[in-house]
Amino acid sequence: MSDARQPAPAPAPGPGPGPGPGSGSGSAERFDVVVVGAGFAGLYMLHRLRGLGMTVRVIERADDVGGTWYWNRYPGARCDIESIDYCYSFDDALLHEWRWSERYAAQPEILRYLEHVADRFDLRRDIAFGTSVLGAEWDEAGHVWRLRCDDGEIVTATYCVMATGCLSTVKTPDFPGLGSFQGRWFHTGQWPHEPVDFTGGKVAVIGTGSSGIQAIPLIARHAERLYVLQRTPNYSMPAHNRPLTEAELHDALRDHAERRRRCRESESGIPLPPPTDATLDVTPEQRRARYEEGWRRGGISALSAAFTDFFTDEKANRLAQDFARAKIREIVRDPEVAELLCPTHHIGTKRTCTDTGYFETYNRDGVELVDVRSDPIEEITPTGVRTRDRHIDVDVIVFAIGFDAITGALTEIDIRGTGGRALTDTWAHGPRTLLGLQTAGFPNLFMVTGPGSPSVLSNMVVSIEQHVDWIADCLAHLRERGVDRIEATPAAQERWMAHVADLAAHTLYPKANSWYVGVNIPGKPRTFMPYVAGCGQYRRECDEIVAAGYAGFTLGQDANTRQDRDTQQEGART
Ligand code: FAD
Ligand code: N01
Repeated sequence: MSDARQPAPAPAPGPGPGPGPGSGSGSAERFDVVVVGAGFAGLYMLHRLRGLGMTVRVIERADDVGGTWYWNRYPGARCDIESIDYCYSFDDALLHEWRWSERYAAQPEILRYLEHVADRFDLRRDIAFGTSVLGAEWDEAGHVWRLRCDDGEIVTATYCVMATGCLSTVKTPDFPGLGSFQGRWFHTGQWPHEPVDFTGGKVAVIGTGSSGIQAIPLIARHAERLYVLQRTPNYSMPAHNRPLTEAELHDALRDHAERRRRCRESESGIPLPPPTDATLDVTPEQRRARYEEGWRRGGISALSAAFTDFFTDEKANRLAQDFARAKIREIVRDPEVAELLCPTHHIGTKRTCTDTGYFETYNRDGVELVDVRSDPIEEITPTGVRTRDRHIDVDVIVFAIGFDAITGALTEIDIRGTGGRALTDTWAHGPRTLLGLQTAGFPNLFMVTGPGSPSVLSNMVVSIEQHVDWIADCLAHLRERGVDRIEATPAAQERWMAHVADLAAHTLYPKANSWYVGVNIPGKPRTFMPYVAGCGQYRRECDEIVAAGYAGFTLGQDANTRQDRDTQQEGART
């Protein structure tokens, strides 16, 4: 079933008199809603809000739409959720007019898709591009969010939606000596728009997460010499990427409504049937056959979809790890290199990568794996990278070192809620939210795919559509009730966070040193941030809260009234 949320038949009211988006006038215009970010989330949010007849301003740092797919233009960048599922479902006509060319679309095609969406729904006219939001302050007396932009403009709105992305704030390379480097260097998450030519060059790639694993095989084809500086190896499943056939596209369109329903109700937002057997309930031969079948199918869930206890049982997980390591040893000819490439963490607890010829790349002449765990990087010099034991001469360095994930884009904005309290203080020991949608003390502020929601553990477009719909429906509900304020209560938020932590504690996820827990960023508090029980279960929990009259949220009251009621409710419970 496709959500029949069509655009408003006539253009919705624009922002009213005053300068257009991004004029940098320093004036204070007031909108119903200000949205930060114009990726998958911000674009759909704008479309939904226009459909409600609301005035909206979107503010976007980039010069155009696309978010992730605007910024990550490195060679090999592509999705790891099948294209036919990694796209919007809210509009049937859009669905029918777009044809994905490959099983996993590459970055340029996904960007073209989002540009097409922006054109089709005439979204750009309400987006201020090339503008960063530096601060966002709740003005209690004026009952508005006041956003301060880097061009001096102040944007005010009754509601603020942070569609700022979970993987949009890059981890900045802070290697000593980088400023002295005389070659060229790039971060995968801020790749230039013009192609980078590696032909005949000596290149170092630092980082072997999903970005590095996608880029390395392609860089290796052109560079004269490629050094992969690996600190921690990762599991990677073959993508088996290929063109989509006419028949597949036809079937996907015909079955789309049912396929999307399965995505929404599934654990990770993809339409695979849930596993039914535990790993040790089958014979070793059956188990191996199941893993092999997954490996042949390929993709991120190649092994994780085989058995029920993949993420929860040490022994089960170890058997899947053994299988993945055996595959690496089969592919990589040099046994020492193969051993270095074998990960040891619980499989799946760091984002599993998907690749096209990654492990095979180490069989090429001119490719060298450098273990910077045992021989750490000490500095960048004018001519290359110095590790403790050697100097590596290079012309180009590619930093594939990742992101300040999930919270980074929120905490880098100076967000201040009731009483001027900073979000960074409220989240000093880790993020606190209700449903990953709101945080107490920050009325009328919403996050799309915030911490405490399935977000990065799911097909994010499925999760984004759900959050955007939830927020839009919520604002429509507030308007129907004649109120214009909503805020998570501290008590409900604490219950939600305890629930999220409790769910995670039953899995192996929190054990890994992953960006899911924030350890890749020095000083970031270690907290497992996503909701692990899956998209379907999460959606049901959200729907129950709405059905109970937005239980856990205070609607249409000011802070003092809310606190009184909260205290009374807590008193009644104890
Ligand atoms: P984004 O696309 O990150 O957009 C957020 C936007 O907000 C950005 O354009 C940013 O410039 C803007 N912004 C942030 N802060 C500010 C500010 N202060 N002021 C102004 N603008 C601001 N997910 C999947 O489910 N499947 C995949 O296959 C997949 N592949 C990925 C591949 C890569 C290389 C990366 C990095 C991520 C991938 N993801 C994938 C996750 C991906 O981020 C999401 O799928 C999705 O694109 C997020 O959309 P979004 O709109 O929430 O955020
Ligand atoms: O980042 P990462 P990413 N010295 O954090 C290493 C999505 N995505 O950009 O593990 C040396 O995963 C670090 O080593 P270690 C997807 O959700 C999807 O690759 O900290 N090395 C690690 O190897 C993904 O998970 C796709 O020891 C340093 C690497 O850099 C997320 O984005 C493609 C270092 C960082 O890996 C992030 O992926 C791309 C240092 N100082 C991204 N600092 C798809 O395929 C960091 N590292 C869909």
